[in-house]
Amino acid sequence: MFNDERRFRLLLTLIVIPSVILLTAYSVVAFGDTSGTPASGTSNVVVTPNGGGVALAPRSNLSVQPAATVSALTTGNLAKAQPAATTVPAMTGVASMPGGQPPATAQPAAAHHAPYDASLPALLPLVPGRANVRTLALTTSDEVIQIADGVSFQAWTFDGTVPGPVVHVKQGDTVTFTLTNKGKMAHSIDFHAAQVPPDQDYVDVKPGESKSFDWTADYPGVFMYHCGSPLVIAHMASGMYGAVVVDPQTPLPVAREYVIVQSEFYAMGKEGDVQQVDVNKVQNGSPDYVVFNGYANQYKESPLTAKTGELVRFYIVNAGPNDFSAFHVIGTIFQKTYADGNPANVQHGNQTVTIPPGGGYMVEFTIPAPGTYAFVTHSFAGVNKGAVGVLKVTQ
Ligand SMILES: [Cu+2]
Repeated sequence: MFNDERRFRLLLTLIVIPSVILLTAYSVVAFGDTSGTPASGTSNVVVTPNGGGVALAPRSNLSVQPAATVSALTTGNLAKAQPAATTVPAMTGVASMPGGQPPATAQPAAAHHAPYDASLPALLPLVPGRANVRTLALTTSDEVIQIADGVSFQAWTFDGTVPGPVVHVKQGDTVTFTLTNKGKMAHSIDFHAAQVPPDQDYVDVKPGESKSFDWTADYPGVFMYHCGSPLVIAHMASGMYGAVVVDPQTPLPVAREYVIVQSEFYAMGKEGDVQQVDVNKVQNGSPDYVVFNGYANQYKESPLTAKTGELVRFYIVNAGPNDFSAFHVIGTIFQKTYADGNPANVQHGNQTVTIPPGGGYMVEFTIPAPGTYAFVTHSFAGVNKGAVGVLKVTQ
């Protein structure tokens, strides 16, 4: 019995000890160091989303990125990591920018560009026999327009212009509206002056088709309208916006009235060619032009006019799509300002009003002395990109 036990122990020792040695050796070869330190030359690389850097990660982090992405980021060449669309050469920039040297093809504005009429237009026509019901028809179309001296732009428009026509109605009116699409892609319309179900009325209208709906002007003021088809920002940055002015039930004092739509253009294309919207620039919010009524500096070249002592009323819409407007008239103070143009929102003595993208303002002022009064967005980068006009005041 004793001998059997010794033999058994010896056998066990001969089997177990070599097995342990063999298993340990195998595990080192197969799995490397088990202490948690990365083995030399095998560290994983992960790209941190916001740090802009490349970090060494523990081996347990399996989020290995494709080599090309890592390479692009580590060399600082972000373009390689972007979708192909972003690698399209950008507009040459400085030479075509307001304030820079005009392109060789530039012509004086008056030679080929008629200023957008800033006067408040007449009310929409009434439907015969129906009080307070007015008709409005807008047509979308693709047009090459001028956005600055010597700069053409492939626009998508309402009724062929940027901005589209000013819509003028009275509070309480019903607007019988039809949108007809003569463009090459689906478009739609969104009236900020209306209260309607967007999923029924602000829907895509295919090329060659029309869509009608009615809306009522419940609130007085100045409102934006725009295309709401995807990619909305691209449709807006291509020119699909305009202003609605709703007169209040209690008439406003008589005044000289102008409508100004501020907006931005983000241009892509070679200098001298027809520019088109650069969606990446729009997304990043770096406009080439900031304009009043669709054209850089147009009311500097062709001033608006007023008389001394006359009440002047500006209806302003900021169509954006990105920048806030800091609307200011140099040399004057606003007697009264009204957020979104509603008489109930009156303020007194403002120097500058903040107008968000998609918002509006009505400002009133009287100028005592004749002179040249510039109106600007006091967000001054916009001035250097074309958002400046002149009100010429005479006795
Ligand atoms: Cu559109």
